[in-house]
Amino acid sequence: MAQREWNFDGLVGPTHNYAGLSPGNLASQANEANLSSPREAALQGLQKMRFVAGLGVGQAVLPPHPRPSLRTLRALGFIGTDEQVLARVATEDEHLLRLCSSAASMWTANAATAAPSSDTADGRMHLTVANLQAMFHRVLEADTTYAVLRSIFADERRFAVHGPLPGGGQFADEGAANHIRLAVDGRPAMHLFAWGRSTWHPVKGPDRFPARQTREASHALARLHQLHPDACLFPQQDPAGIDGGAFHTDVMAVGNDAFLMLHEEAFVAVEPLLATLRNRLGEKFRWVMASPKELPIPEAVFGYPFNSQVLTLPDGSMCIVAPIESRQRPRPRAFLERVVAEDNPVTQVHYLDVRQSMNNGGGPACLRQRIRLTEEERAAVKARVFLDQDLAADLEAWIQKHYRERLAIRDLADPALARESMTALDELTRILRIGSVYDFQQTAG
Ligand code: SUG
Repeated sequence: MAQREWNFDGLVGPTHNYAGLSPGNLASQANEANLSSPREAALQGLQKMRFVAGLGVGQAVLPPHPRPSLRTLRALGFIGTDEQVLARVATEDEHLLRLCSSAASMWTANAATAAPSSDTADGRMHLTVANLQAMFHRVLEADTTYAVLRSIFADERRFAVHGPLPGGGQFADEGAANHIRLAVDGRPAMHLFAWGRSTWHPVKGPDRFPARQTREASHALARLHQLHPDACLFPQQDPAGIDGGAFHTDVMAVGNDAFLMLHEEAFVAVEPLLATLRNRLGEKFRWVMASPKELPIPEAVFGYPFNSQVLTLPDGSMCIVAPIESRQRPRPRAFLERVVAEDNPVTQVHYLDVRQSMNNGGGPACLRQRIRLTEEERAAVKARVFLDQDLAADLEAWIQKHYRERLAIRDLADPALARESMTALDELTRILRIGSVYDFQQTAG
């Protein structure tokens, strides 16, 4: 049955800020303590959603998470009223307040990994919530993501939503940021599950920056999703790439249907990987690879050409939705122009402004979770999450009503911000018809 890809973008939350929380993510480190604009960030994200929907591509939305996470602060021993909890953590451990206030759930590529029903043995669409074990501010996302995805994909006959992989860092999983699905008509789809380190098999990893995804987690995802073993490849992220600031695979590679765009230092042993893909996918498989000479790693990291969305348009051609940063830098721009000029399905590049997110290391590809659905599966989703003009207008009005124009790190201790955020999110659950998915909605009297 025909499937359509839906890009589920994360709405940027009301506490969007620059806290410098992610070692190895150079933008996050460089922008620490800069003023942010939550409103502009959310509007830029919404603008991207409207743009993609306008191309005739499936667009949907996922809600932000409650921040600051008072539940986490209480679990860590800060007691009293919301005001007292925030005042105490602000004086005793300002870094912890930052960690519990991050709006990082906007990067929904990291929310989960998906497998469409056409690829799975039980014929259901599978989603595994990412545990995001590598960074404390992101570990906090898993519970809410699970509640949200269970609410949206509630029909268990059609959807299998798996909880985050168990244990500690041994099964550290960053979601779809390390997953690429490639498919050529008439052949089984291929799934690349990349990883940066192994828990139990010693491999040479990066020296400078953390490798987030484990090989063990990648294999667990392939098993959970009931994919055929021949359909799965498990390349290692090149440690040189991670040390250069490519903390996720999607900083160095992006694939869509029969097309793969990658940097030579995206993966270890890239040539054998391409040979296997060519063999399994056949003649129609196309790829474009940037050499380190054409595009040194810092250009890939600061221009983010690979952190683009490659989208199949209704006429069967493809376009690239890239961040404007990749147009401003000559080398990433020249690379993308080469992609359009060569013999492959990509015919256009669109450059969009998602700068508020980019300044924390999140480009267009980070901001969306790709989920392929048949029309029947889509109709089984009762939540109002598929973007149309009415929903976009409602979301814009909601952002204008609730979001602050500017936010500084010191504002995170403001109890009014926490209240505003809860009020906004409570209202959003009604706009999206997703039920009471948030912890504060369970306990609020
Ligand atoms: O996990 N940044 C995110 C960016 C995630 C990008 N996602 C993908 N590549 N798919 C991260 O490093 C920075 C937050 C701060 O520093 O305030 C942050 O979490």
